[in-house]
Amino acid sequence: MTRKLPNIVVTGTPGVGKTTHAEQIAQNLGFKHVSINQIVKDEGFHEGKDEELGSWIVDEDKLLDYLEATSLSETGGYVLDFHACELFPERWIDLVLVLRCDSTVLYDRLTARGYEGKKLEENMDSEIMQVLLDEARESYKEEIVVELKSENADDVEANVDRVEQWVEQWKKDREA
Ligand code: DAT
Repeated sequence: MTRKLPNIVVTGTPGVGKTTHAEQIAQNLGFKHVSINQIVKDEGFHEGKDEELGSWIVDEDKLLDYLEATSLSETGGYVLDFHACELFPERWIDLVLVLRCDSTVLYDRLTARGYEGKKLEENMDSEIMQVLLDEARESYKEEIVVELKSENADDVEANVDRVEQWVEQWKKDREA
């Protein structure tokens, strides 16, 4: 592997703070924030919407071809922000952050976003049952999966600091 910078996945249930974290990490480290949802929507890499969950039914082949054509796997320095993680090939990814949130806090965030009914219920269940954490642990090596609390602004600051330190160490390890 010749990447000069690591690639980071920020994952978790909708509303846990992926965008908030990914933007901050990208800004502080000069990394590229890639909102996978945005790409899927803008490039039409989907087969319509799952009406119940309100999320795109992603055409993974098209999405991965698109990502493959970027400098992601060669240069690194990407922050991939998505509510799933198993689709990204292991060889691309150096760190997986799984954001977690207390269910009352998440409930307030999702209702503020207009989630209701089945969509609200399914996403709440997903967080309570730690679906994304399990998916990350099943898809990547244990040592690159990190669970982080994202309930308040202090958490964001502490998490971003931790990632910055981790990236510094990653670089040092490769220089050695
Ligand atoms: P996601 O991208 O996972 O859907 P988001 O970053 O858009 O989540 O955050 C959803 C809302 O919650 C948004 O209004 C910002 C707020 N939020 C997220 N994480 C937070 C945190 N750790 N502290 C305070 N507010 C947070």
